Amino acid sequence: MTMDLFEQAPPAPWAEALCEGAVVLRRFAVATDAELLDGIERVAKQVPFRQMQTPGGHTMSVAMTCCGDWGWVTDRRGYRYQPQDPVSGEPWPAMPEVFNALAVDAAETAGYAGFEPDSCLINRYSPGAKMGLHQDKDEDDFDQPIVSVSLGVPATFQFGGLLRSERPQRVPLAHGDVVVWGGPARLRYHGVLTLKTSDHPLTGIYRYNLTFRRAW
Ligand code: MD3
Ligand code: FE
Repeated sequence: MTMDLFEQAPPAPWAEALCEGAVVLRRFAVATDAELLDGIERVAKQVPFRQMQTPGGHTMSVAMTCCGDWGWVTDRRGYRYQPQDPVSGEPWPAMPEVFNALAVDAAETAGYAGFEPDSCLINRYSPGAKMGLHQDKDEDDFDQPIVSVSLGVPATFQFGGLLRSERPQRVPLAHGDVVVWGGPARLRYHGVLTLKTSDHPLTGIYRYNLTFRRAW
């Protein structure tokens, strides 16, 4: 087989352990990136990206939309999962099959067979957007893992311990990287540092993150 120097085949995905219970599947989503971005576009046509309000009255710098049976929302009343878009009152768009298949495949690869996500939160970061250190604890069952898919502009992810006071480690996340968090890593504090201005051939100025969860 001949391979032109300028037409490199993409590297096969590889796994890197982050800590007990968490693994990065590098480039795992590259093979389906166009279909995933098409799914994001279709969801956002039905429920546009919005910068929601925190319970404390701040506007989040990250814009969000959701698909699946349950969507994550925040407003002055608090953080929660609900079955309808609070703006339209309509159910959330169905989860595209390519989303579900990727999340199930990644979870199984990381050792969590039988993951059935019922919620996908889609985060969109523009330059300057960030997500402060927090825990994901609005879900019903912390034995279920979370699968996170990064697309577009690279970012630096932070993950700490079970206490906010623990100094977080920094992990670069590139286009197509998938992280699976479960077991003892499930309730670790985590966040995303301020996105730098950059340009990605498929997403322009944006970074997207898909977060798959079993909400109920
Ligand atoms: C570590 N999103 O939406 S996903 C979130 O890149 C969120 O948009 C980030 O944190 C983003 O809640 C990071 C990675 C992630 C998700 C859940 C975790 C890391 C986690 C749960 C426990 C520990
Ligand atoms: Fe989170």
